[in-house]
Amino acid sequence: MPGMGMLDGKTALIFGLSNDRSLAWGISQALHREGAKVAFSYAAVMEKRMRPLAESLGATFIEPCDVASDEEIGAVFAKARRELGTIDILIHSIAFARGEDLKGRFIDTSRDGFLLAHNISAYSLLGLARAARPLMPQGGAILTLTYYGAEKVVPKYNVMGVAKASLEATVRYLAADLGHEGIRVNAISAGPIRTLAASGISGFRGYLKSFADQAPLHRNVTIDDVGATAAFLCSPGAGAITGEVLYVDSGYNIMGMEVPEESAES
Ligand code: NAD
Ligand code: 0WE
Repeated sequence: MPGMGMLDGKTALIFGLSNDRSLAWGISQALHREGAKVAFSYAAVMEKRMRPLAESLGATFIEPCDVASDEEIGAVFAKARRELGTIDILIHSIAFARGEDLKGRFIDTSRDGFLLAHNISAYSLLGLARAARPLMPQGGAILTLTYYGAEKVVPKYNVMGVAKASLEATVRYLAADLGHEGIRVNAISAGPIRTLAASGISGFRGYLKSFADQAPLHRNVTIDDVGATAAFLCSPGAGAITGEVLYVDSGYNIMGMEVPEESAES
């Protein structure tokens, strides 16, 4: 029903949509459902699959940006200022590390691989937030995506876990910096979801199954779960929440190790 959404009259600029499995797709649909106008920036190689999705939500602002480039970040926000005016919501749903760094041992991570993961997955939030600030003169909401591997060792998540720890700290420092301007900064820590960014990980199917076995809700997380929480965090209802990492993980993170049944031998 029009005129009843949590985000009526709001404009959202969304980074990180690549296809219909992306967390950014679940978020985009939820923001749109709640009445927000949605606009997109994408990594050039993703245009073919993301553009029809963006257009299906009525988006007209659909612009490329490699977040490794200050120039490209500057250009996309300059264009956003001209075409959108102000924005209310910034979604950062971006991560990248070298495939080889998500396989072997953490200790083998090269300086280049370490810097790349931190540049794309953590620094980019700061870069985008700084560029978005002038477009949020009346305040706004910034949201990023993180994962449990930021705080506990998840084998093979490796350098991405260290980059996510940096991302989560970046959320807190940005929240403290931008609070007086009415800009809130939060993260959703999502449970594992089969997306493009998870497709290369061998054994991901088994990981999803044991995650659902162990989590209190005994189910996996969907991009719609993430979208609904994202819409809330960007809405006036979350007006006193900032600097927070909110789990959308079926409760997995609250659990500790089970004491095993006594076996016959011991
Ligand atoms: P995805 O592959 O759909 O999204 C990742 C996005 O990052 C892509 O759209 C890609 O184009 C973009 N990207 C990578 N390098 C870029 C660059 N240099 N410039 C601009 N964009 C760039 O996968 P996803 O799983 O939806 O990932 C989105 C976010 O969610 C990531 O931060 C990821 O860490 C996080 N996350 C994912 C899971 C999961 O299990 N899938 C769980 C928790 C958190
Ligand atoms: O953040 C992520 C994945 C991010 C990611 C994925 C890739 C695969 C392809 C970043 N860079 C790349 N680079 C590539 O070349 N997740 C939360 C999903 C994920 O990835 C894992 C996980 C989970 C969960 C890797 C190992 C173990 C668990």
